[in-house]
Amino acid sequence: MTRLTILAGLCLVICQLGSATQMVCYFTNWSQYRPGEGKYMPKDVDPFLCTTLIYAFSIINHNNELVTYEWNDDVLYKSFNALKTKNPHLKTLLAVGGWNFGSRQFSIMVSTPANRQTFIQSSIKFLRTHGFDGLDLDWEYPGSRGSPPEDKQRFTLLCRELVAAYAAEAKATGNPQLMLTAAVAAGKGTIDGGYEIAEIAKELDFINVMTYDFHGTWEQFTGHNSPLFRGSEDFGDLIYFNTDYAMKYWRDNGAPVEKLRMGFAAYGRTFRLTSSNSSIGAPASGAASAGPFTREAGFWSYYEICGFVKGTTIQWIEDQKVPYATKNNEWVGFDNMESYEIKVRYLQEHRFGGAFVWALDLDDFAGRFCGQGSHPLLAHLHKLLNIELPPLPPTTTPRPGASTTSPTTTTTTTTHAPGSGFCNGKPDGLYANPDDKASFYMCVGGVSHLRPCGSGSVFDDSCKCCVWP
Ligand SMILES: *[C@@H]1O[C@H](CO)[C@@H](O)[C@H](O)[C@H]1NC(C)=O
Ligand SMILES: CC(=O)N[C@H]1CO[C@H](CO)[C@@H](O)[C@@H]1O
Repeated sequence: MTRLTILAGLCLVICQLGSATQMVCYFTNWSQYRPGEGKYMPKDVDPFLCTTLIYAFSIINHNNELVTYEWNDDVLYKSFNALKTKNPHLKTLLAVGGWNFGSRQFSIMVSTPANRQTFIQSSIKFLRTHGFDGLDLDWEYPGSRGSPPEDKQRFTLLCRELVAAYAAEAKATGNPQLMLTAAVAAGKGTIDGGYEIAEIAKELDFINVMTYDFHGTWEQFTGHNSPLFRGSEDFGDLIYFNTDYAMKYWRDNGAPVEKLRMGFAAYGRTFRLTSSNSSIGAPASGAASAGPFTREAGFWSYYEICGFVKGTTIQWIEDQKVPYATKNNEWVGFDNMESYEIKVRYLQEHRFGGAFVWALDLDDFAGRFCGQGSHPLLAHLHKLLNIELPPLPPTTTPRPGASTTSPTTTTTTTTHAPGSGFCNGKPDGLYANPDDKASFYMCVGGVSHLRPCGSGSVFDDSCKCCVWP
């Protein structure tokens, strides 16, 4: 355990401390059907990668009970929850709902106190039977997609009654109380129509804000799946379609930052270009070819993108801090280690309680495609969350040529290939600066961060800390 204390009294960097920032990872019930090397099962999950795992999805039947979806879910639940024998700190939740399940049965279930109680009691029995630690509500969305406006208030009631029942059950049985969490919309309009933010935030253990799917093949112009910031071309309602806006909107409307989990996508969304213009905002129509493993129009896993970007240049959307790539008339906006790093810096700067990832099976989980080792994106995220990173440079328009250097930190992040500079090829950690005793390097994913010691102190490699000379 290395610890670095800046003697100016500020503890700026804490490495590999036990109390890791939360990292929540989704497992999907359909990745088992992918062909060949895309097939992903609970046994493929590294039990030490994430702090919480969520199994997606279970459903609600016509009797308003929580039930399995896939024919073999109960078998998969068993191996999924058995991961906790390998890592006793791991928590597992069961997600109910999802995009395909839609709103209809949720609306029916929340419509009367009796229906809600049926669901609530069935969930207790079901979660305990299968050994989950709690429930993740993935209603997409209250107040949308066929759900009436009053579902906004009914969703609050559901959360409140679930927690009351879970507390009563814990008291009666002596078991640790079941957790309750939710995956929620990131689009302003959907949020406004669906959630009494401050009310549900009181009930939920944490809230996964789905800060992705902001743009996709349903639009006529290329746009990024998960931009961190508003783009310079975004006007009108488009200004809401980014991670920064969504996270702050949840926060500013009453969700405590420590309960908010920021979404990280391990996939990209594709477009087919209709002109020679391949920039962001270029005209497009429909999706690129479906990925050979995920086989879904408009959607490529990170490991499929690794194949695509071979032989083309990865471009960077400077104002939104995310990459895209284009080849022939196909275009994909995605995330990579570099955008993950910038997003983690943002997350830490705003003190959000953690990250969640959609999804385990979309990373190069076995290291067969990208040449970056097993689950490169998630392993990178795991590391980043356990290091306090230097703050982001000012986001207000440092255009090419302008300096993005903040006063105390020189960040030599290279645009497309982390790895140039001092930290190239070095494991994450702190290193003496051979040129200057009064500063040191922090290496994260091959990217160099030069940090100064507190005034008058010098870096000592034996303690990885700054000491008085
Ligand atoms: C490509 O499209 C973008 C977005 O509409 C526009 O700003 C840019 O000028 C276009 N580039 C060319 C070469 O036409
Ligand atoms: C393969 C497959 O169809 N998987 C299912 C997993 O669970 C959800 C419930 O939301 C279904 O809609 C999916 O279709």
